[in-house]
Amino acid sequence: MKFDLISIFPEYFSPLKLSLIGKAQEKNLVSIAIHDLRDQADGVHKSVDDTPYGGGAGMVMSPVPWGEAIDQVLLGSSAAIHDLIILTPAGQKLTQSLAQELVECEHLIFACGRYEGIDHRVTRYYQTVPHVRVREISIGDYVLGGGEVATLVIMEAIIRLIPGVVGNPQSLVEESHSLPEDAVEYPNYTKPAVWRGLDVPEVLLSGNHALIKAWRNDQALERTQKLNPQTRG
Ligand code: 6GU
Repeated sequence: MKFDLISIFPEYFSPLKLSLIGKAQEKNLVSIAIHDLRDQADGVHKSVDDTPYGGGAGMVMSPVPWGEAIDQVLLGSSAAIHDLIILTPAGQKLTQSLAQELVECEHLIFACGRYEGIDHRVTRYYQTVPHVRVREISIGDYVLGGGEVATLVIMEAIIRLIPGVVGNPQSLVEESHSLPEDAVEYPNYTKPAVWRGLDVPEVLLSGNHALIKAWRNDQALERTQKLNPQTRG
């Protein structure tokens, strides 16, 4: 799976060398290339933004360097389909099912906007390009300074689903099947059996797997209910 990340702050992506994603790259399960948008900007100031048509606060990213950067990435790829992800708080909300859909993609391009976002013609133009699917994605209902952190979040959600990335594949199976529909995880415990006067729930020490499973289901439902009493559980 190939990832191309485009940003004016390529250093934001240094955590990708760590942990799960770092290992996934070492194992050649994913390949990640980072591109500096400013390499496509002209002039002494290498400006990538301008004032919004129609007025209003803030700056908008120019479609010109974005077009150059995205075209260059597309030209350098032999993938059959390219998924161009444009990070915006106005996008489709990231969910586990969206992560499961994205892990099937061959080539993901992340366009990380800053300021008030990218000129909307970038979305409209690439919607007309054959073999490119444009997806505007958000990671939640709050506003970030740019798409870089959102990209890290989405990549971590996707990459851990690639077979061979997570050490014990059973942990992926458990989170997707053994819990009630849409429930959050049950609480976990490990040694020592007593810590600062707090015991581990007795059922977990019983060795009775049916009882443990039932207890975990109850706990997951209770937590889910507390999180969102209107719509879940
Ligand atoms: Cl993808 N970008 C920005 N700037 N803010 C966000 C977001 C993305 N998702 C949630 N908030």
